[in-house]
Amino acid sequence: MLIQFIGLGYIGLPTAAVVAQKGISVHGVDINPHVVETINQGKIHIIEPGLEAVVKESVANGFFTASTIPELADVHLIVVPTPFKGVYEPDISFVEAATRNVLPLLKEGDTYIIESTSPVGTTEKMAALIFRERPELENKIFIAYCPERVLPGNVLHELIQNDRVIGGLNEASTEKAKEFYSTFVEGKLYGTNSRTAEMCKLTENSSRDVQIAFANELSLICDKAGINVWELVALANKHPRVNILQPGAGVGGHCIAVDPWFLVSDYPRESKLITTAREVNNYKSFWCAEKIRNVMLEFELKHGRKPLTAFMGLAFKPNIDDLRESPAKYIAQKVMQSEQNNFLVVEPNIKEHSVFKLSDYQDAYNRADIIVFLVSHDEFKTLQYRDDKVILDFAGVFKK
Ligand code: SAJ
Repeated sequence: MLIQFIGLGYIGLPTAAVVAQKGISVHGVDINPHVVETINQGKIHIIEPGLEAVVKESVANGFFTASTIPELADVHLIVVPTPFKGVYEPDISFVEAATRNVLPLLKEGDTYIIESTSPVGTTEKMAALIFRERPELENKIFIAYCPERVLPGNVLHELIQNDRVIGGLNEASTEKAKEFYSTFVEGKLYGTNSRTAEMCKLTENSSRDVQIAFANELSLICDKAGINVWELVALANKHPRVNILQPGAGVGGHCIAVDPWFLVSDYPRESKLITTAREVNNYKSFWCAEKIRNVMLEFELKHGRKPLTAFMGLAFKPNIDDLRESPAKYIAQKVMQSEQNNFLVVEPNIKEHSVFKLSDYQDAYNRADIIVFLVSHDEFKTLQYRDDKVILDFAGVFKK
C-alpha cells in the first residue's frame, strides 16, 4: 500500500511522517524543490517539536520519500493551504491544482481525501471535477473529507490521539477513509457526510474565536471599570456551567483568525456573531497598541524623558517559537514604527530575528521603564512583580 500526501507543510509533513513511522510506505509531494530536498535529507523546514526525529527515522528506514512529482498510489491526501483571495474569500485554487495533479494517476479502488480547511461543498466540487475528467472512475473510487484538528506545538501527540470526523461522499467512501485513518489514529473516528465534516472544521475554530472574543470584550470593559479581568474570569469560572477563555493581545496563528471568514464569506447574512467576534479579536490588538502609545506619552509627560519600553513575547501564543500571524509581533511593529522611542524586544523561544534585535528577558525586565507583556510565556511567570515599573499585562502573566 502506498499513501501519497500532496502538500508537505504544517499538517501534511507531520501526518506523512507519522504514517511512515507505522511502517507504511509514504510518498510526499510538494511544489517547492527546497522542501523536497530538505525532507529527503531527513530534515524539516517547519517548526514543530519532535518532528525532525520522526522524519529522519522514516526517511532513513525508506518508508518516506519526497518529490515534486506525484506517483501512482492507493490513498491520495490533499493537504495544501486554502488562503484568502480578495477580502476574506477562501481560495480553493491550491486544492484544485493538487487535485488536477493527481487526477491522471487515479485508478479504480483508490481513496482521495481532502484535509485542507475548505468551504462547505468543496469535496463535492472536487468530485465533480474528477468525474468530469475521468468519467470511467464514477463509483469506482472513494472520496472523503477529513479535517485535521491538531494544536501547533503538540502535533505529534494530537495526530494520533485526537478523535477525527470523516465525511465521505457516500457511506462506502466514509468507511474506506476510516480504514486509512485507523492505521495511525488511536482516537475515535466519527463518520458523516462531506459537507458536515467541512462545516465541522469551520465550526470548531469559529467557536473558539467567538469564545476568545467574549474574553477580549470583557477585558475592554474591565479596563474601563477598573476591574482585574483575570481575577474576574477565574471567579466567574467557579460557576459550574461557566467556562470563559483567557483574554490576550488578540488572536493569531493560521487557523482561528482565518477559518471563521470562510463561513462569513459564504453565509454573510447568517454569520453575524462570527463576524463580530472576528472584529472584536482584531480590534483587541489595535487597542493594545493604542494603550501602549498612551502609556508611553504619560510617562514622558511625567518624567520629562522618553521611556525605555520592553515588548515581552512575539510568538502567536505562549511557549512556542512560531511568529506567524502573531498579534504580539503586529503590536510591537505598529508601536515601534510610529514612535521615536527606545525599545527592547524579547522572545525567549527564538535566538535571533531578521527584523528585531532580541534582548534577554530578565535583562529587559530590569532595564525597561515600561514592561508590555504580549505573550504569557512560562519564563515571564518566574519574574517578580515590581511596583517601580509601569506594567501593561495584556497576556495575564501576573494574573493577580
Ligand atoms: N488565545 C487567546 N485566549 C485563549 C486561547 C487562545 O487569546 O484563551 C489566542 C492564542 O494566544 C492565539 C490564538 O488564540 O493567538 C489561537 O491559539 P489556539 O491555541 O486557540 O489555537 P491554534 O491556532 O494554535 O490551533 C487551533 C486549534 N483549534 C481549536 O482549538 C478549536 C487546533 O485544534 C486546530 O487544529 C488549529 O487551530 C487548526 O489548524 O485549525
